[in-house]
Amino acid sequence: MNVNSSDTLLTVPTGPLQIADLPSTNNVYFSLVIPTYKERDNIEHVVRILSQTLDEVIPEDYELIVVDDDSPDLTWQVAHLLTQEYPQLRVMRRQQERGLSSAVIRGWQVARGSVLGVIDGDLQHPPEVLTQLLAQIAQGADLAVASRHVDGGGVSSWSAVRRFLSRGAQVLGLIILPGVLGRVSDPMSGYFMVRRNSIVGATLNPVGYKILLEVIGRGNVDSISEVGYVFCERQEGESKVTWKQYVEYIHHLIRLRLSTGGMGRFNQGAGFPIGRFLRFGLVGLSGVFVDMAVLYLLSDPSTLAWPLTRSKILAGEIAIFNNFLWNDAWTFADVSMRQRQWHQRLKRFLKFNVICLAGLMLNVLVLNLVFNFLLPNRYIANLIAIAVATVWNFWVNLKLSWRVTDVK
Ligand SMILES: Nc1nc2c(ncn2[C@@H]2O[C@H](COP(=O)(O)OP(=O)(O)O)[C@@H](O)[C@H]2O)c(=O)[nH]1
Ligand SMILES: [Mg+2]
Repeated sequence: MNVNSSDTLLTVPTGPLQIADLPSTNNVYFSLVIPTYKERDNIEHVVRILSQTLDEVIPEDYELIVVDDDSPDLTWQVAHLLTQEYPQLRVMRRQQERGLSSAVIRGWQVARGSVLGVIDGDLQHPPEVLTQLLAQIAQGADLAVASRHVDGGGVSSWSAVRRFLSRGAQVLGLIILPGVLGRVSDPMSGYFMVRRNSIVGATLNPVGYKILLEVIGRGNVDSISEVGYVFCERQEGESKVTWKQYVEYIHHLIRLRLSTGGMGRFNQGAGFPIGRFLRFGLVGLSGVFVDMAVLYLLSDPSTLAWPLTRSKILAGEIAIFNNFLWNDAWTFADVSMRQRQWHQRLKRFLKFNVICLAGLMLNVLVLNLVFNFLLPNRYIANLIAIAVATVWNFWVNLKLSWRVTDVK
């Protein structure tokens, strides 16, 4: 077989990045796109293990589509040779376009499945999770996402810096695009599957690395399920992520924000979780009393008469602890019941502290802005600042500390 003959490679679609209806012939149930760039040493293993996994659950009813951006290590050629052994494998070699997101979309454009998926070509995404994702779709989900941030999920050995960057990116996204990033626990996931129906007709944008944001932001996705997975370490080749992807990510968020207008959907069906927010507010109020009482006990001349700042820091921290306990036991009881181990509680408490500290800074910032530029009344300005900080504290804690998502 002449692997250079382009008639056996897939023709690269051109034009808008839009997904059409299911073709009327040669359909399969599931199309899985594997975007690759310099994955020569991984591709054979990936194709073999994905085929084994899918043969067990949907034999002959799936296809694998490798979309390679003309890798200098000739990944496309290696993949193409494999099509002899794996008839369900199809290969696209792109020479005009570049980029992860557009590679995935171009792959979906030639796909023949009614369910469209994506998985990395470097074995960092455990293949066995595919079966669980397919099961979620079979149970009615429009979108099934493999997540590092639900039960059973995680990262294998990321440094603190990388974890921090990843979470920072998520918080930024929650601020710019809450209706999109708030819908899943791991919006950065590159491992998911979606019903074709949910994205037919939508023109997806090629900016950035995070195609999932496009699918949620521009598609018509009703129900989302998540499955935990552990992001493994790479064995072969190296990551293509550089600082450039962080800049692109911010560009992507802003672009999506501007072009999709409104806030997107908050909690599917339920709207803003108003009951939870009220409980959170009441707990916050209890914290004010705790703070006052401790401050009195420590700093009042008739009691311990400690210096004011020291007393206030301790009073503030005890109030935060008080609020955490109530929120954990009441406001977010449904979530914490499922994660009762000590280290899980401790993690929530630390996150709660960091988020509240950021909330305090936001509080001071808003107070100054409102007082200096909008309304020269310090008490009204303070009320507004407290309201903004409360919403921040609630929303970010909801999404990060107690991680309520649309998970079924
Ligand atoms: N087609 C294509 N694939 C890419 C591109 N950049 C990365 N990939 C593939 O996308 C997957 C994830 O990329 P990787 O660099 O491992 O990202 P990381 O896992 O977040 O470090 C891998 O299969 C890469 O080979 C690209 O520009 N084009
Ligand atoms: Mg990778």
